[in-house]
Amino acid sequence: MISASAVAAALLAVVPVIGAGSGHDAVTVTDTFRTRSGAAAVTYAPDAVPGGARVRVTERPAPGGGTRFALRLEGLPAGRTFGAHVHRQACGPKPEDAGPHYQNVKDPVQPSVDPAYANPRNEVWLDLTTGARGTARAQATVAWRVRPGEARSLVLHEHATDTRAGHAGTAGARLACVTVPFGTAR
Ligand SMILES: [Cu+2]
Repeated sequence: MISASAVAAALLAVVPVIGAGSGHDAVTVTDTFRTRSGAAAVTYAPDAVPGGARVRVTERPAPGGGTRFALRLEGLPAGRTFGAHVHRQACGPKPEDAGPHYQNVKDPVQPSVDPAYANPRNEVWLDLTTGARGTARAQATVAWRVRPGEARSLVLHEHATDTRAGHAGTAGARLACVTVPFGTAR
């Protein structure tokens, strides 16, 4: 017969192994852009991001405390470049509802256009360009995890993300938005 203390010791020995192996959970949102808010994915500029275009956003914890993000788009105009970032608020009826960019270390000056804070190591940038068939993918890996509840959307912008001082992180108008519960995979 196995004693209770032996079972407890065995469980204690196993728990860290389970913990180390639990980093495979991912946050994934797959949806179709619509012209009305209320869906997870909304387009504010149907000429650039048509209703019916498809999007998938994935956030996956990476070894060592980092995070890997992936963005995939289908059904867009061919040969078009978009800026794409993780923003702080959920999508709403207006493009600005998504709020500012999520930053691992918050810039004390807002809006943040200082390259020391507005850069792809401190924010999540997923800029991409569609191919001849109107599909595109991007990936980005950062060295940190998102604080749960502080990053709730991915926004597509009208051009590639600027990196110059005074403009860093800007990418023109907000064309479309996907609500994603970042930071909830553990
Ligand atoms: Cu943005």
